[in-house]
Amino acid sequence: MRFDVFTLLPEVMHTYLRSSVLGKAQEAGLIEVHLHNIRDHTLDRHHTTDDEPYGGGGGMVMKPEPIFAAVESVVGEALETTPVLLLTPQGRVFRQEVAHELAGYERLVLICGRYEGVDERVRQYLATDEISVGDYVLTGGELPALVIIDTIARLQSGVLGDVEATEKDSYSSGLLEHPHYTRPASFRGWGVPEVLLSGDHARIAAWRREQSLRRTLLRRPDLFETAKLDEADRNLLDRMKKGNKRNTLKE
Ligand code: JCQ
Repeated sequence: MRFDVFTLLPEVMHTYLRSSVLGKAQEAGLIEVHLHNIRDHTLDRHHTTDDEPYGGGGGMVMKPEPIFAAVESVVGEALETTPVLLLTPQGRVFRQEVAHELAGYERLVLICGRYEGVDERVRQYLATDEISVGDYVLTGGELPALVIIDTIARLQSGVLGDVEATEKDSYSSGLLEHPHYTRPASFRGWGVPEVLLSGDHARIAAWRREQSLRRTLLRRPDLFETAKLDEADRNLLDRMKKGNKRNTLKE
């Protein structure tokens, strides 16, 4: 899968993209990330990328010409079949299911805005989709672009190791994760749940599932609307909710 990112700050994205899982995925040829500096596609002496808003009001707006020139010269006729994502708090909210949808494409274009925003014609005539990574305002679209690339890269086969890939599959249940522990078995007198030391894989799996359900019920009950639950899960949940009257939900 290929990502083309259009930004005024390619260097701030570079280090993260080279690191860890994303760096290895690129070395292995599983993903390609191409960073393009929008400023390289300005035609004036001062390499201007922003200007004052029509109608006044202060702040600066990114000019359309360099963005169109950059995207059109790099992507060419592939523009007809390639999603062009504008990262903005006004977009549809990025979730794991959106990641799965976007992972179905061979190539994605990401446009990172800065300043107060980008000229509306970029949204209207260049972007095919607008994506928000959450309800807060950032300085630019670079962090959202990294969030999206990271999430989608993890969905490509071969990017994660066997163990992580198996975990990824089991957590596509849409629940929060169970607690994790590693050595030592006693740290400052704080122990590890006995079941995890028992070697009884069936009991461990049941305990983890119950913990996932309990955490989701306490912290993110909204996730149950889309979580994949079976009969046993629903029975457990019902008992937790009833038991809650006697305070068994407190962690
Ligand atoms: C994305 N959640 C927050 C900020 C304007 C394109 O116009 C703008 C883009 C940004 C950067 O993106 C975000 C964001 N998802 O702040 C302002």
